[in-house]
Amino acid sequence: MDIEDLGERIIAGDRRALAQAITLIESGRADHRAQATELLEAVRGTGREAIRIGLSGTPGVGKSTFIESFGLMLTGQGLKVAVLAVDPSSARSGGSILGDKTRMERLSRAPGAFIRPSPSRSHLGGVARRTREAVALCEAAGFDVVLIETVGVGQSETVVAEMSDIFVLLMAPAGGDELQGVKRGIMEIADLILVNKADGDLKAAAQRTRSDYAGALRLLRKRAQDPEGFPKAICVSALQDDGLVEAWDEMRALIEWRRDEGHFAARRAAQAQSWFTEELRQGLLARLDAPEARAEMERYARAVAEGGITPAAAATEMLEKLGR
Ligand SMILES: Nc1nc2c(ncn2[C@@H]2O[C@H](COP(=O)(O)OP(=O)(O)OP(=O)(O)O)[C@@H](O)[C@H]2O)c(=O)[nH]1
Ligand SMILES: [Mg+2]
Repeated sequence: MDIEDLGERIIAGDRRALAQAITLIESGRADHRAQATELLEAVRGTGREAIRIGLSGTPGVGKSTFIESFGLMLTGQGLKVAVLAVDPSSARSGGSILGDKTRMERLSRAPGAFIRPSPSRSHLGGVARRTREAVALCEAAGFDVVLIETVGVGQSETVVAEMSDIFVLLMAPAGGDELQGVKRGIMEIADLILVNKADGDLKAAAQRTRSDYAGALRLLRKRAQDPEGFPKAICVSALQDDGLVEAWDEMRALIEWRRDEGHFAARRAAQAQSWFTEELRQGLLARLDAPEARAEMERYARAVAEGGITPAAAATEMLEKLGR
């Protein structure tokens, strides 16, 4: 594969090249990994910067519906929108963005949109790397907005928040006592809470829920990266295209403030650093997993068991060998 050419086509905005490149970064093969690394280096430094929006919410809250209407609103304004998903559990099928590509039919046909389903059967770490890299590729390809969706279960929200500029939490209208069910940790990473389904019979409940969340958000510790009034809770109806413009205005206002105050760049720099650390850790673990290393480790383990060497000395020797 001609990596340089692939990189150039991505930068030229070629969708097929982008899709092909994402397939490359998803591959588990060592030679593909090397090419993926080369590709990411080749598309670095375009100076292009998308707004990366993480989006989460429990199953059925309306993520797919929201992404479709919100995405269409943005493409309608001439913006280019990419949709990626972090969906670590292979068991889920109906709700995964994979099944959704057909459901997000209108958006997938929009000229400015690119939708990429999450690969199935992968663990969270693998999906996290793949998604970070896919985000970088989409950005190089000139997308203005990259939406990263995850279902609100487990730790995937944190993973998504860590690769986003802003993190949006979609909530359903609820009875007052359900509020406590929201994990505090998730509230703490949210920049914007959208109470969805604020339409028809659910409208009044959505408004009450919104004001409950607004109250709960005010009780959280003030974060340096927030202007006055953030994190914020507002009502939307993805189904009726209601509140979407307002949601976008809030996101842009927050981004603009963070840019002006230096938080935007600082957050990206910190994210790049932790991505590096993570790659390094994973790389070391992978080395430990290679057949030769395993055999060596078994030899040391036996020697340790027989008292021929201390555990500390064995580990030091083994690490030295890995480092070579
Ligand atoms: N009344 C109303 N219903 C909505 C709205 N948004 C979504 N729904 C409905 O809620 C149901 C679930 O919507 P989805 O968009 O599939 O929800 P999801 O969060 O993607 O669900 P999973 O993919 O399973 O996690 C569907 O029947 C939608 O039509 C809304 O704004 N108002
Ligand atoms: Mg969905």
